[in-house]
Amino acid sequence: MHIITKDEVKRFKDFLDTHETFIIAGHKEPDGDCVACTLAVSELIKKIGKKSVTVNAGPFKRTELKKYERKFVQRLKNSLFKSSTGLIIVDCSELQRLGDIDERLSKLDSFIIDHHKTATADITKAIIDPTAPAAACIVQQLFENVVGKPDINTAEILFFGLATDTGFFRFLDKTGKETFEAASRLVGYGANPRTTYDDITGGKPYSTRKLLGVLLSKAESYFDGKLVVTVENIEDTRRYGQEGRDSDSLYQLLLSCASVQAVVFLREESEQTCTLGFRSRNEIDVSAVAAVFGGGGHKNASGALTEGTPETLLPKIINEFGKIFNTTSEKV
Ligand SMILES: [Mn+2]
Repeated sequence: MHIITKDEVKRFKDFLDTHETFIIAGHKEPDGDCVACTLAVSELIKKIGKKSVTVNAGPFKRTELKKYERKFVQRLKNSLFKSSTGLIIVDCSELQRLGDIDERLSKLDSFIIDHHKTATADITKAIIDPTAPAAACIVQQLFENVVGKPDINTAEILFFGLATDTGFFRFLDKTGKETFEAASRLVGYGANPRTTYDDITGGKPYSTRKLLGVLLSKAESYFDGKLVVTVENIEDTRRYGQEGRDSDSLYQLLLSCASVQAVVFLREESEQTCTLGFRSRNEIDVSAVAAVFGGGGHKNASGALTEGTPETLLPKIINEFGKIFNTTSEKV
């Protein structure tokens, strides 16, 4: 993670200075990092005596996010759309990733805070650090630089964001020194790792364990076991998958197999569309695979929402991994 520069802080401050009101928005289907960034930026703006509105298209699917949902609006008042309003986009870089909120958002002056590898933006109105393990790390540093120490609630929410995107620090490697230092400061401000861990991992509905069983038994492996693919069909979702989705556990279980280097989780959303989730270990770059299907993300975690059925998409996906593993498609 790169330590935020004076120039980056100035860029952000200039944006705050040139607007009176702010709309803060993160990607649709928010995760903990997205929620944390939105709420912490909102608190920062309150601290400098300005007003903000926090918006997210939802849905808030994850169990641990339910308690934050009421802090977000889904529609924006007409009075917000004026030149004195600035749009701050967190944990994503593209307007279309915000989902269906309000098309007038594209007319607002905007500032991006993101850590996605596929991010591209006007650098003068953005801070994008793909080496930051969570966008919350960037927001934390902005907060500390602009208004000082966060209060206990903000510290907890930032720690929640950081813990979400790092898989509770499991995804960090020897380059994680600055991240642990940032986490240490958050604990110093009052964040509690144990309660955050319970919030993230606990409270899952029983049906999610049954769904995990179904998805594990449907998994198939390719390329001498390097790739594992599993599919959630519409009937599976109908039967077990209505609430509290827990694909993280699925990825974790499959990636912990000795041979597995990448996991594909395909969910049939409708007769014509599927969600693709990709996870990988070490050097396998699944953001490139997601990009082929119109999605994006990080080297080791990416996704896409695409047209197609499992039958039409799977051969294409396996073919893409064939290029990575440099071998022929052969089920083992
Ligand atoms: Mn993130």
